[in-house]
Amino acid sequence: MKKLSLTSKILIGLALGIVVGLILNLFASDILFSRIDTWFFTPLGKIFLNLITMLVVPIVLISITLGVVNLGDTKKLGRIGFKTVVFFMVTTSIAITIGLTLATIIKPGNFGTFNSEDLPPYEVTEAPAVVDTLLNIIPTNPIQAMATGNLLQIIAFSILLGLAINVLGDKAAGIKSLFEQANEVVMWLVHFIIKFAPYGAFGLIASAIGKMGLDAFKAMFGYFIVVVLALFIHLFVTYGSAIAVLGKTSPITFFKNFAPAMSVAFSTSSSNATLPISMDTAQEKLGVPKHISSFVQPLGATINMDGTAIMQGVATVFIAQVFAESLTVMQLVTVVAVAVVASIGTAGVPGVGLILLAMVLGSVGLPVEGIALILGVDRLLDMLRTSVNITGDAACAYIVAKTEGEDMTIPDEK
Ligand code: DAS
Repeated sequence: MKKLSLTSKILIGLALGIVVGLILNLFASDILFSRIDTWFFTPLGKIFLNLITMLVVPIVLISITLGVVNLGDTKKLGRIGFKTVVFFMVTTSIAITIGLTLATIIKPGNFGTFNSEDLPPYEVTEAPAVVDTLLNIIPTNPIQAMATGNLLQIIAFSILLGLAINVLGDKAAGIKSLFEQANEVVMWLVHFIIKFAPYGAFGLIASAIGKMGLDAFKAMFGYFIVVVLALFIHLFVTYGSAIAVLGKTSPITFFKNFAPAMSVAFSTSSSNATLPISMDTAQEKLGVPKHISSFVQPLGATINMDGTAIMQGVATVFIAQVFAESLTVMQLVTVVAVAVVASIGTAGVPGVGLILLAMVLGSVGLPVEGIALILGVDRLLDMLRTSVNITGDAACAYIVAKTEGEDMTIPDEK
């Protein structure tokens, strides 16, 4: 029998998990489900999640340092950095505009009016203020940055480390080869761990669907559909056209080859946890050179969240409609600005989009209690928007590499 591709195995794991989760949600007692979840689904998912999350800090430190060393001249680093940030800001602005426009046209929130007192109070978790985030990018203690998984600080330290090794040349030959060997070791671990992805995906999705069932979708159906529609438009139209025009590559080939990383992002709802696999997939299956992939994708996992921006745009309009508030154009512009800037300071971990949403709602004076209306379906939407988030990062890495004239071919096209 033809060996199943990793994507097929992960999709089978997901499909089985959804079916099993739904059956248990519909027919098993809560006690029985929670026992199965505690002893089977959650351990499967958690082990896989921990395994890949364990590699995030070493991968970011090693690959960015090496990436900067191999980039050679700092002018090239500056050019790549500029192209990357412009791509991120433009695509995120497009993403949230798609979300706002669709929600304004389709009006998913016009199913009835709520007063904010009707809803349970929502505990607002403060997202980091952007100024603090930008000032704190330089770590006072790089070891602490690694211990706390502060990716932006690790990225800043790695860039400086790489610059120093690059400038010192032969005087730092030893540390350079140490990083090169460490990179081989860590990437071997990624290939080893990814074999568990189908089982991890099964456990994560069975646990989520088993808890959530289909009820959650009914009430939020309109909101759910608009977010999903906006995500697909952004994925296939915005990224698709950028890959075709700037990347001079068939978007279908791009998405097919990047599918394993997208399915892991869907299973984990975490850009950070998926980073080792999304970088490995971009390098191995899309031909993105290591030194560009390892600079652009870790940065993107932290500051580029187009899928999240889409959810925020739709949710803001949905909640305004539910509370029969109309948003002025200025308020919509504020939503775009706050959502784009807010996503810079937060790590790609499950549910971070909701934390940012409270900030966006507050910026236009909407009651944060409205978040209670969309909490039910946020878990599944988080899976979808995380897949879009990491695909935007990979598309950026691919396009930057292409515009830098890097020699890269996708295996299928060889
Ligand atoms: N789960 C986040 C991520 O990892 C996205 C979100 O919460 O919106 O990208």
